[in-house]
Amino acid sequence: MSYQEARERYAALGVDTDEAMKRLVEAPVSLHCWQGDDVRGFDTDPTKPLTGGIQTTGNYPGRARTPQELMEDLDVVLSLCPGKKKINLHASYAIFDEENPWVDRDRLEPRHFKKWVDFCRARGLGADFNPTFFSHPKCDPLTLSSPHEQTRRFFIEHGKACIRIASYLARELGQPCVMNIWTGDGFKDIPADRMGPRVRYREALDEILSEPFDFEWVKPCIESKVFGIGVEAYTVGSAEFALSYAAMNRDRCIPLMDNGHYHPTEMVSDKIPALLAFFPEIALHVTRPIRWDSDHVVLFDDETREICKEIVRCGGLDGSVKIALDYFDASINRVSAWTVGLRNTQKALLHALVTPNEAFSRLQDEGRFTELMVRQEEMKTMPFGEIWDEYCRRCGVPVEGAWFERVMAYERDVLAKRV
Ligand code: RNT
Ligand code: ZN
Repeated sequence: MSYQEARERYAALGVDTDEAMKRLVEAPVSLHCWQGDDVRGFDTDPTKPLTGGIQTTGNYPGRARTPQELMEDLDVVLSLCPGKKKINLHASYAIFDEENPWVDRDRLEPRHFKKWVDFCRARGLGADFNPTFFSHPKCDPLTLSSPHEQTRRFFIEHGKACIRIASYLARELGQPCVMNIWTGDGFKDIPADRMGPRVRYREALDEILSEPFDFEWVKPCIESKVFGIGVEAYTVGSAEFALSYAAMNRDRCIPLMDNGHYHPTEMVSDKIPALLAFFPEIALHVTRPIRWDSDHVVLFDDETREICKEIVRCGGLDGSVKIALDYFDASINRVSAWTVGLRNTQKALLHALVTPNEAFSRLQDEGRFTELMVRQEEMKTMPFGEIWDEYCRRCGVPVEGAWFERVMAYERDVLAKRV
């Protein structure tokens, strides 16, 4: 079947596939820099393990060890994925050199990210940003919720520095910068005081967000989490905490949902319209949890499709839903991991855009549930692959089945030599 034939099949359902592609190509997806080096960053000893309740597993050869290597790898991913992208940076990816020697996280400045600005600008990309409240010797192990004034002060200053850096990224690149706050603060076992850390966290967030910024350009988010490795019993930034904070601070903060951060039967797809009924903007970390927050590579699976359906149906592609990827697999080729996840996110968004959503909601409103089920099932065998391939062609990237060899060649020529 050709694209033309597939297009007609969709047109018969009232779906304009060309229009769908035009809409998708304008909607940014933020690509996380941390898949390329197993979340190690450049500002601490790379031989130290990750802390803060996150974990990579695997030791596939070819991890990026320097900013140059990470950028080279990102370029390969960008060349293989359709659509508009942003680069999502963590503060731990500051670039130090002779002119800008190492400083601790409370002293970070925009100039430590100038090379990232150059990278993004040369490729027409926006950037998002994250303060790094984990994998640092000053985690005691708590950060913003620590009972120790000195620890809290250090990380609050870090948060404020990050607001200044986020403003710089937005200004330099001419696109808003989403700045996400996540801490792994929590306890392995039953706490004696659940409220104290939360009150301290709330106060610390207030202080960070008292740093002046323009909410049109800098979008601070707060990300919740149900539990993590080593913090099984209690997390300070629970769902209720994060959502309440965002709700009470709507003029300077938006909620962020990571679909690995809930109980396994909870679905973030369903939470998207719930939040959008109250918040003009929300942010997402798209990932794939297996039994827990395992951060597996995003697949074209049921929940990814459902999340993307909700984004599209709720009008989220107009910018009200900030989409970012968040996973890290060290057991397979990292360039491939990045590419699979980003292509699948684009694929799921396109899939949602070529669904006759309005006709289907009419069936729902008219109570025609028998037909709704049948029509929704029929969508599953539509020739979507043709539409996707055509979108890839129009974006100038390889169609399905035509990119893996390029990654393997890159592995042979570049990654395998990183020993
Ligand atoms: C961790 C959170 C957080 C991190 C990144 C690196 O569970 O999902 O978003 O993955 O900040
Ligand atoms: Zn996340």
